[in-house]
Amino acid sequence: MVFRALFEKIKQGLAKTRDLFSGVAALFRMKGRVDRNFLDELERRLYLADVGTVATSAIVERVRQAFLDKEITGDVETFVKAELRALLNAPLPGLNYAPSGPTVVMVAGVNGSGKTTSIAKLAYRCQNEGKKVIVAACDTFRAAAVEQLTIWSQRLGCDIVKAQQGADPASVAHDACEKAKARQFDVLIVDTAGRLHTQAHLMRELEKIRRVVSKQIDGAPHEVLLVLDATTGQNAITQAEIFTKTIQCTGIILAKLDGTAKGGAIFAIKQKLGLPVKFVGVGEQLADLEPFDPEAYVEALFTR
Ligand SMILES: Nc1nc2c(ncn2[C@@H]2O[C@H](COP(=O)(O)OP(=O)(O)OP(=O)(O)O)[C@@H](O)[C@H]2O)c(=O)[nH]1
Ligand SMILES: [Mg+2]
Repeated sequence: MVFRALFEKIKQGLAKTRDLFSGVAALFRMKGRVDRNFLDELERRLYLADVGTVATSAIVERVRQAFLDKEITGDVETFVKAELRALLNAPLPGLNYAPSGPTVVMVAGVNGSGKTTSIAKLAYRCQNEGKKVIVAACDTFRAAAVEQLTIWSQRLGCDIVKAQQGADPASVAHDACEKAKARQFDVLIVDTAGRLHTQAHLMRELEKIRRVVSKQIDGAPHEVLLVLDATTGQNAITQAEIFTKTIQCTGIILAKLDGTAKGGAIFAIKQKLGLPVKFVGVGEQLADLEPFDPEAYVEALFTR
């Protein structure tokens, strides 16, 4: 039942990507057997679906080898799906909660990637699990950023810690940690800026926020989630490399999966960065964030 609901949600979100993948699916129906042409065509279609060169080659090579070794006993489609799932092998889905005390989730990403919206959705999920949530508006660079998070917090009925525009983001994070501990919040979600005067400046600031929360709360940050805009494809991967170097991300939220045909990029991201995709954003509403489930995802790619 749960799988079904999740599946439908992801399926809707993936409508555009599926149009491309339907080429791969059609290939299985057209061709009865694995030969050179089939493999070339499989390669071309996976590549077009933005699976990425490395992941595409890996899959095609596995299919070729498996066919030679007579490992493919059922149909090729089932085999390719299993390969795709294996590429995405995820750790336990959902958040890594602190064993006791507040769980701190730091959220980062370039401007406009979907951080603040994803934080609202994540807070909503946590609340639905019965958790007491507080958010910290550490994007003090723009007044509008604080306002945006404030509006979400009002809608969610959750607490917020904020400061004047231009205030030190690390000190906002510090205050939020104090409050989370004193008032026994279960989850503290930290919003951060996506753009500062320079990128070096941004990275220094994110590092500082990270340091401050780690001093305040045992084991914090328990998650450092990087929000990537799925519509930017390859560019998202380049961004991810820069962020992961500085702030040791623990996972990815792939936002805007509903607005892109580049959903295949999830394979390239996993292959390149080794970082698990923890959640996917499939719309602008609070309920439009789903824990990433490789099985539902691959199934949704192939189902009309
Ligand atoms: N369709 C769709 N739109 C999304 C999704 N996530 C975010 N958005 C939209 O993307 C835009 C940017 O989202 P924000 O959450 O403000 O992004 P941000 O990273 O906080 O941006 P900055 O604070 O400017 O760095 C907004 O219009 C959101 O509604 C999603 O999963 N699907
Ligand atoms: Mg924001």
